[in-house]
Amino acid sequence: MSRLVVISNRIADPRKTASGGLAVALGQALEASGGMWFGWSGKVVEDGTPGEGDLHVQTAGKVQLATVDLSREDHDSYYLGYSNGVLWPVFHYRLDLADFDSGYIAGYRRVNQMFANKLKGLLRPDDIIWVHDYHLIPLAAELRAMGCQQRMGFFLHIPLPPPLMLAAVPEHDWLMRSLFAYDLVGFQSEADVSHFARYVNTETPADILGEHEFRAFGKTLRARAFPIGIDVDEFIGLGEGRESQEMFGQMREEYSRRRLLLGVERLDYSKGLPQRLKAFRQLLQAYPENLGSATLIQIAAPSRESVDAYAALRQELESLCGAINGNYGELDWMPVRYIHRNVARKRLPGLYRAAAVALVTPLRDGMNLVAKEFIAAQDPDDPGVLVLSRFAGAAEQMKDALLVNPYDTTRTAETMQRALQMPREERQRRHQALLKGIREQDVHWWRESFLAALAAVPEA
Ligand code: ADQ
Repeated sequence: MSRLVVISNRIADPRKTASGGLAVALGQALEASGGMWFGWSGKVVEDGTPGEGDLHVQTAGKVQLATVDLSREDHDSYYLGYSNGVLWPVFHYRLDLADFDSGYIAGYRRVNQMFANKLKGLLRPDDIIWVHDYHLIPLAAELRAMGCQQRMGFFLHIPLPPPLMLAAVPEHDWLMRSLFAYDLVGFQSEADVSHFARYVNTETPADILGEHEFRAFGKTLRARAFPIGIDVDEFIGLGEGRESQEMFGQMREEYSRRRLLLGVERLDYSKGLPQRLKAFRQLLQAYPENLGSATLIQIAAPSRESVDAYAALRQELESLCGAINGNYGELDWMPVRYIHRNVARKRLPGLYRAAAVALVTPLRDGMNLVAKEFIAAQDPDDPGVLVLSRFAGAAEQMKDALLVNPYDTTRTAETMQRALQMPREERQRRHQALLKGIREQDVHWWRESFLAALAAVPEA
């Protein structure tokens, strides 16, 4: 059996619950093959030399965890600048928020080159290499330039935008060409695959050999959708734990006479938070029976706070929440509870279960795992209702949710009302269908189908 080597910007210790299902699923595959997880250590060396960083290798069970430090200059240009200031907004259709500073690309290349350099010394000829996400698109091309011939796969966790939007990235030719250094590229949704196919068709000299096979630059590449899932049983297990039960009990008691709507995410402009708050305000306005009752708990964990667009969003949210509470709140009822913090993963299922309605309404999202976790956490006998944006990758699979266009706040408010009033039988039926879907395509299915497709790529 070949050894699996996973590379991502940040690594997680697969033994810790705080890391979540993805880390657990990758951890299991790494454990089974005695594999290695490689990435940034999370440490920034203030006076470090760009393109250099110390390598640390530890073992966790049968898995090697290899990490590299970043210099301040590399962190700011590779991570904050190019990855999160250019690629993240453009790939989420937000050209208006992209910071096309021509200085960032050098850092992005430099860190990918450095990763390739450090990694090369740790690789064996028959390793299977699996690279994750937009921070590391050119990594395989760098490794190939150093002579590495291993099988290499790439998975993009965020959406791929349509060709004309992608073309706004000044280096799009180079980025997309560098994808051809992989043997297999995985996307979250069919929409992403079709954007890729259209890009290849219109912007590169490639031949499209089949629905999922592309030939260009002397290389054949396979590209397909592998929608990521969660570890349903692990999450249900967390829900049975003490922390989660306590959370559930506490929320049920506190909100016994109220209806709870819930949003949980990182504070990110892709998640549609201002639009959601406006829709909630419209719910209160258009359906006054909700006054004194409907309460929106909005958890928005701090994220990338040194990127400007995030600080502006935070202010906008704080002022919207303040205005809604000021206009509609009573001494004994505040419509919005906005919490700018993380919820401990062990408590999350209890919170989901206490909610009558989950609002998962991103403007654009690769997949969105909160939608799937919410379904796993419900009591099948008396489940809550999922209101899901049609622009989340998850909407391709979760057709039994109430799908909304988050830009249309009037309709979203109507849908919130429909969710609050949905009869138990319909809630049960929808929940059952959704649960079946997330069980069939869970995180283990995702990992196994990606790795099987990578293993099936014929030798060059
Ligand atoms: P994210 O944008 O981070 O991930 P998402 O998939 O919704 O989005 O969440 C990932 C995990 O973070 C979930 O397990 C969730 O429970 C947890 N989480 C989010 N906010 C939290 C909070 N405030 N407190 C505690 N836990 C919180 C990216 C892509 C997604 C894609 C994933 C996986 O943007 O579209 O689904 O990767 O591929």
